[in-house]
Amino acid sequence: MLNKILPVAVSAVALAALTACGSTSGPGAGAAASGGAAGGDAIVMGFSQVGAESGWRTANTKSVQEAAKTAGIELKFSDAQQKQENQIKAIRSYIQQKVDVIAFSPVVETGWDTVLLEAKRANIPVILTDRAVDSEDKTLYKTFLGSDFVTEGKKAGEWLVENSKGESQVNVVELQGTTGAAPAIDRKEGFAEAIKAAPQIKVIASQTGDFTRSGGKQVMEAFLKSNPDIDVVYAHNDDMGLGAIEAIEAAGKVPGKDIKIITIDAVKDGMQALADGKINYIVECSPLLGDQLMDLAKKVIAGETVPERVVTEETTFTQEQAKAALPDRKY
Ligand code: GZL
Repeated sequence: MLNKILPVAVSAVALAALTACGSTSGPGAGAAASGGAAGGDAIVMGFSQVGAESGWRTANTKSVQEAAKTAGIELKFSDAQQKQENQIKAIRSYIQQKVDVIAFSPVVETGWDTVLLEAKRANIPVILTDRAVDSEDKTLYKTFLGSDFVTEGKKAGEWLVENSKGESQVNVVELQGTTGAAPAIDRKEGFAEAIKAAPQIKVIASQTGDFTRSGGKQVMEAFLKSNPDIDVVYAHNDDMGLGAIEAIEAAGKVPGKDIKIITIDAVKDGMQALADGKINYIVECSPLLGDQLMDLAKKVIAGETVPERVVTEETTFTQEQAKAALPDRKY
């Protein structure tokens, strides 16, 4: 079902009336009256994905694509290669194509108001998935489906506090996610908040590795050169933690023992490293948002009220728990 101009037979007055009233919840009066694409009923969703930077992102893309198929939703999908301008272009393209609903994971928090206002004026509802925007105007999107990244950072910090008892000094290096991205900002905040409970824990260096394995490795190599006494790596995602493991081993140290590692995501490669003792603790961040996203899209298009915020459920893993969980991991 595409948001089309009504058939020309409709009088100008009726068209003006429909356009004037618009629909603040559905895809717009035009689509309701004109049926689906070429008369079909399938909902058309335009989805702008951050990129393919990590195992989490790959699993998230798979979840969205499979869920669209299962839900009978026609998915127009674009990969922004971690560039905001590509996401804005994609969203504008979806508006021109008059899709029924737009969903996207904003690569960074800022700079979205203009394009989201264009979607709103085109009567196309927007769903935020995975990451948030900093827009003050909450009418620019219908709901935000994703994790609580501050809580994830807090869980990582709380584990370190619990496991640093009796230590006189604990030097932490932090591998941050993409600069300006909600998970990077919030995971840093949550971790810093939690470690206040143990003044002996100090973040001695913090730098972005852009959520990639290569980025984590490069930054960790630099950290190792400039900081002789690193006790812990706090990586905002598994991929950067796995890169750090490569750097630590190349420096002749034992990851998980000489230098403890805490990461966030719990993708298969991270869980394997945890089970192998190279990572010490992982906070889960589920990428399996597809089914919830399609359910929310159908509700929004049907004009139903949806919660402003839908927080995904997730847990944490120790090395022993990883060994037990690995056989059943879906991603
Ligand atoms: C979190 C997601 C983050 C993951 C990274 O919801 O946005 O982006 O933690 C991914 O692995 O690159």
